[in-house]
Amino acid sequence: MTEEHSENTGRLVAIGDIHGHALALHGLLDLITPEPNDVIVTLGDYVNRGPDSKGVIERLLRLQQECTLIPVLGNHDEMMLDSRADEHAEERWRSQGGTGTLKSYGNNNSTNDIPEAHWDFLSRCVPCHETESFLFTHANYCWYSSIGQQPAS
Ligand SMILES: [Mn+2]
Repeated sequence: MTEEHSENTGRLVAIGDIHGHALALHGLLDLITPEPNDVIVTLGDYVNRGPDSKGVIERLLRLQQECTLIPVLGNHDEMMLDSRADEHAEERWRSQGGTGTLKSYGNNNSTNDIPEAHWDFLSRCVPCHETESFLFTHANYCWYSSIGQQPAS
């Protein structure tokens, strides 16, 4: 743990799967009212299922300016990320909710509508996060993999 972190007097907040529910995320963050010293760990699955995956990522990008955000990668986010350069992965992602996610980006039904900043956000998500007292992962802790190698699902 870095000195910077041990001197941090803000809150440590974990937020579970958001799954495209931007309005719920807005409401939750309004209640939390993040402060610069706070650390918010989001536990992954930002996209798919809910109506506004685009809005979720937009809000998380803004949240990075308000506090320290540590976004963990979920399996749905991983499917989206993988679909950028692999048409089979894209097909799989679309069948798992990606079609709805793409709809939140416009009516073209194309990954070309996803802004670079959103791909960049997904690529910066971490497999897990560890503090002195807590270990944050998306779905579970895989005992036979090292901390840095935890799977996204
Ligand atoms: Mn998941």
